[in-house]
Amino acid sequence: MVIDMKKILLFIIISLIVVLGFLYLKKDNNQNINNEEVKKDVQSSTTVDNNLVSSNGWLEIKNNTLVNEKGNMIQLKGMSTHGIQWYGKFANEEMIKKLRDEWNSNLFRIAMYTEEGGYINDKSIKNKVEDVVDTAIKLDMYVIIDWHILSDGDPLKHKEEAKEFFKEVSQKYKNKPNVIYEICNEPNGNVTWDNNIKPYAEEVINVIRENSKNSIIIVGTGTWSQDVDKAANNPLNDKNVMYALHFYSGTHTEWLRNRAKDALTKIPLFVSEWGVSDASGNGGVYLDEARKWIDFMNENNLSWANWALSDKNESSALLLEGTQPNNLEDSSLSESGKFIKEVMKD
Ligand code: IDC
Repeated sequence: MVIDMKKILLFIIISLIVVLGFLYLKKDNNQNINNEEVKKDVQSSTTVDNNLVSSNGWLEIKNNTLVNEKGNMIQLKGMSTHGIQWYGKFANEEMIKKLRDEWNSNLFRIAMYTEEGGYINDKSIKNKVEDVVDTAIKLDMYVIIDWHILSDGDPLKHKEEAKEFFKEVSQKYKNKPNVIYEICNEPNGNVTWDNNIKPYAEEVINVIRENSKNSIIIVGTGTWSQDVDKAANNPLNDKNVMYALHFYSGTHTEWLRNRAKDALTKIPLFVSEWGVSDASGNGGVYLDEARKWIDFMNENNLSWANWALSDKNESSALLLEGTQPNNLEDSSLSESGKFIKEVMKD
């Protein structure tokens, strides 16, 4: 009898331990589920607040600034690729999605060089451009197709190829509010707005307008897209054209901001490329001056794309050398990268 009582007590104690243990585990599990739900909420709210294409639609120009289809001002912010013939591997879906969800970016710029092994030598590079555009569309982001003239200086040099290229892409994307066309990155050398850039732009814009009446088109300005004053004195006759203003904070300072401020009274500007290095893409970094530029761009609702999403060993590169293509961890960011992550959210 005594032994039986002991057995029963033991049984009760063991059962209690089992039941309590079960309840404890269940509670922990619920907490995990709740945490997951909270995380999901945060993630989806980040994307909702991102000013993406589904909530803004076709963009246009009003009072010399960029507005959404409801007429409200919108600022686009994102990364530019480096030349995709060299660093195209970083322009992949996982990376662009991380930029969108973790950095609050709503824009991506695809730098398709014309020379230096780009389109003129290898037209198949257009396939990569289209892949990345399709990815950006899938991710509900705005995307710039950049005809990246640089060593070719004069946009007229490859005008026929440019017309062929923009005819094809504007046909393909004519119904996509995501796509922005940048028709000549940086005219430079012995070229002027009136004699080279404007005549080029008129022809290429006509080609795009045959397919797409309203897309935003960015036109590069003289001296590596610094001569916005020349464009302001003789603008193009098209309501959705913007003019490129490019700066590198180690080289371009107050004087260029003053020039831009004047120009903004007449024409809309888009900072489709800028960096925290000097104009070579290296040197520095120059973060104090870059901060002044950020304030200036925020005050004036200027949209921007930062140079560049690569792991090249140069100070304008976002990532440290050797970084894998889908890695955007803090430990892989260069000094430039850390700064850009911070200001993307400003
Ligand atoms: C630079 C790259 C560099 C490359 C060079 C030539 O950072 O690695 O060797 O081009 O292809 C621009 C141009 C952009 C330049 C950048 C920095 O649009 O192509 O990239 N820059 O020099 N304009 C002003 C500066």
